[in-house]
Amino acid sequence: MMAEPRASSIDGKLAEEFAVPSHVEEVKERMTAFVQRHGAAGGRVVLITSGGTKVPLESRTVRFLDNFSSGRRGAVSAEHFIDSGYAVVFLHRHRSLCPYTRMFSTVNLLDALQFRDGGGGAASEGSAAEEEVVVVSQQALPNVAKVLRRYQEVKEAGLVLPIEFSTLSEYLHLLKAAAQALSTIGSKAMFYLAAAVSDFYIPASDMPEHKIQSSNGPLQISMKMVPKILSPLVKDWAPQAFVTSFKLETDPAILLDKARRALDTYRHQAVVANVLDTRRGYVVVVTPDAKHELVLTEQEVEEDVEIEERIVSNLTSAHTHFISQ
Ligand code: PAZ
Repeated sequence: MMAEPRASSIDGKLAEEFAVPSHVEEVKERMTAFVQRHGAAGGRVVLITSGGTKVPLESRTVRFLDNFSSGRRGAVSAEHFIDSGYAVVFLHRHRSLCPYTRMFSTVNLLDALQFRDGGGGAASEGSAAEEEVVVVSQQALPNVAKVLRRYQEVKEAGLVLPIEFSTLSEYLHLLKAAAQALSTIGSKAMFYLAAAVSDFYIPASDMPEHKIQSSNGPLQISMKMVPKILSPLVKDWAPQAFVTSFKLETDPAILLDKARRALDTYRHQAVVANVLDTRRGYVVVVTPDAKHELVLTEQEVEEDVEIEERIVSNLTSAHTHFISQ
C-alpha cells in the first residue's frame, strides 16, 4: 500500500508554493451561496472538475505544458447529473467543452446561420439593423431547438454554476474553495474529479522570469511532484461528502491495481478507471467492495449513446445508498 500523504502538510504546501488567484474569495462566496440555495431546498450538489491543466515554464509565460483532455467527460456528465436532479458546480478549464454547447463545438457558426431572405444582403445601405433577421440552419445544427430549450430551462432554474481555471495553481485553489463550499451540505455533496491534472510542476522560485532562450542550447527542466490534493479534500475539506476520483492509464494491465491503490490510500468512495484509447466506450467503476464494468456495444456507439449516462447512473445510486447510511 502507498504511504498516505499527510493532509495538513499538503494544505501548507498549497498555500506556500502555488500563487493564490486574486478572485478566489469572490468565487468561493458565489459557490457557497449556490450550494446553500440548493442545500436549503433539500437538493444534492455535485462538483465536477473537467479539462486539463496548464503548467507554466516561465513566470511571464510564453510556454507551458498541457495535456490531451477535451473536457468532454465532464461536460456530458454534467448534463446527466442535472437530469438526475443534481445542481452542478462546473469547475472547468478555460475553453474546454461545456454542457449543452459542447454539442456544437465543431460547427462553424457562420455556416450555420443565414439571413432570412437567403440573400445575405438584406440590410441595404441605410436600412435599420433591426430589420436583418438571421435564422439557424437546422441541418447545420441538428437538434438545436431541443438543446436550446433544455439549456434555457437549466439556466433559468440556476442549476449550473460554471467556474473557469487555466493554470494548475488556479485549479488547486479553486478546488479547495469549492470543497469548503460543498462541505456545508455534508453527505449530499458529491465530488466528480474528472479533470486531467498535471502530476508535475515547476515552483515559482525555480522558474525563470523571462522567455527561455533557445540560444542557450537544449532545454532541461526539473519538475516537482504536485501535492496529492485528494488527501486533504477527503480528510479535512469535505469529510462527509461522496468523493469519486478518476484514474487514466495507457497500459490496461496496471489500471485496476492503480485504482484499488488509490482507494486504499485516500479512503474515498469510488474511482472511475479508464484507458486513453477506449475511454468513450469502456470504464470500470471501482468501489471498496465492488467493481462495475460499464461497456457500450457497437450498436450503442452508432446510436450515439454516451457512456457518461451509465457512469452517472451508477454513481448517483451509490450516492443515494451513502446518504442513507
Ligand atoms: O476530458 P476527456 O473527455 O477528453 O477525457 C476524460 C479523462 C480521460 C480526462 C477522464 O476520464 C479521466 O480519467 N480523468 C483523470 C485523469 C488522470 O488520471 O489524471
